[in-house]
Amino acid sequence: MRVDVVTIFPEYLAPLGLSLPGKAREAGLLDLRVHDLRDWTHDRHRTVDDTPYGGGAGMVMKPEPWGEALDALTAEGDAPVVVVPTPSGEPFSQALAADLASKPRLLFACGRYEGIDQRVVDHARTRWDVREVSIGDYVLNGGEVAALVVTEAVVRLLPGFMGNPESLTEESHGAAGLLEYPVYTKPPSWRDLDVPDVLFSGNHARIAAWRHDQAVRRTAERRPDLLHPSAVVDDLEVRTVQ
Ligand code: 6GU
Repeated sequence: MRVDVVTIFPEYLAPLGLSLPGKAREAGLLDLRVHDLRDWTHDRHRTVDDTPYGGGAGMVMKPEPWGEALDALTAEGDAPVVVVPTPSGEPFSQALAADLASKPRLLFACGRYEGIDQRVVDHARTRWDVREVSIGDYVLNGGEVAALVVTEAVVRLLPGFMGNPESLTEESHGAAGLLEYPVYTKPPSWRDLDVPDVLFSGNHARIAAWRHDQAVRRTAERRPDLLHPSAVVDDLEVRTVQ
């Protein structure tokens, strides 16, 4: 997969050279290219923003450098999915990560200030698949951290990336749509806290049932919005009603 990131803070993307995405790059699964938006300005001050029409606080990113950047970067290679991180985008999810992981190329357009002139996105939509994406209900200063988040979530799904494909489907937000069950390792007792007995039973069906029960309880407690309406959870039992 090829990933282009356009930003006025290229150094913000340095973590993509580390750990997980770094390994994907070494393995040749990820061709990551970070670009400075100011390379597509032509004035002495390399201006990328201006005051908003209609008034209001802050600055808006000018359309011309964005238009030139997108034209230049898409002149070669596969047509990208253009990902625009913005707090007003669709919520990022594991399902969207899986969808993006199936594409040959992503291009992140990271805005700063109060956002990018809307015409950039409107024009991009006439040429490419454009996804405006939010990583949560809070406000960041710009799209760079969101681009890091989306890239890490996508890259770890690339075919041939992780050793054990089962670990991709068993974890939180995997196939079951539940949060992950609690996990334990040695020692069996630590600071007066014991590993649950069932995990020493050797009974794989009982262990699987216990883990599922824990996952449902945890989901009901922390993320009831994820739970199927037919799941019944109370102090005494966890069951799923057809
Ligand atoms: Cl994608 N961008 C910004 N600037 N803030 C955000 C966000 C994105 N997602 C949540 N907050």
